[in-house]
Amino acid sequence: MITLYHYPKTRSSRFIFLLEELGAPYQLKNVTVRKRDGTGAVDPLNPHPHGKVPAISDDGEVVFESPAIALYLTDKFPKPGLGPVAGDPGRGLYLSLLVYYGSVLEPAFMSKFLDTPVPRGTAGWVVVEEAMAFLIETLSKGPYLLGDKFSAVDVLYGTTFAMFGQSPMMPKSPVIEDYVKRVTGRPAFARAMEKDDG
Ligand SMILES: N[C@@H](CCC(=O)N[C@@H](CS)C(=O)NCC(=O)O)C(=O)O
Repeated sequence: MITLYHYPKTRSSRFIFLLEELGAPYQLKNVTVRKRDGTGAVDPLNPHPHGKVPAISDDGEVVFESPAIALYLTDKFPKPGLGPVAGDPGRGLYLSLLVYYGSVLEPAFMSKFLDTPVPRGTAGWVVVEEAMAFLIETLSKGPYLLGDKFSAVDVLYGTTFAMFGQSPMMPKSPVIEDYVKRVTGRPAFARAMEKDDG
């Protein structure tokens, strides 16, 4: 049984979405987290090394970091076809986009948010405009990031774009707007939002 360590309306919310898509047996364990305003505290029950969410435990096997959790879950529950498994066509792009999420896209957004330059040749990521141009081009061939099939990378990227949709950090693009509608229009997303608050 999967336990999802969760705090409402955070990066763990989209793993309710993924678990619902997978039809996997899971339980939610709401934990406390440190917040931006200085309130909150690390929950000693949370196995994440920095007290962040999400983290999962699969009968004691702990996984943290969103892309790792997405990969673990789609490998563990391959039947719904939410991520190509080893040997499947598309596995390379799947792994690349999972890692790109954590090591390029999130740092790119954070650099923009902090108004920090991204030194070419030193930083391992690029400016958000360059990252988004690549993603928009990929999605233009879409309708999903891996092409025809919805996958766990769409859970990560689609929910992130939904969150940043109104922010000046996000370039306005009909391709992204349509994509967000496709991802957040899924029944599993609605079920997840209902369960988000516990
Ligand atoms: N790199 C992590 C980031 C997780 C993260 O920062 N989660 C936030 C909630 S959205 C959190 O737990 N913050 C509490 C803290 O920083 O202590 C991932 O993608 O899973």
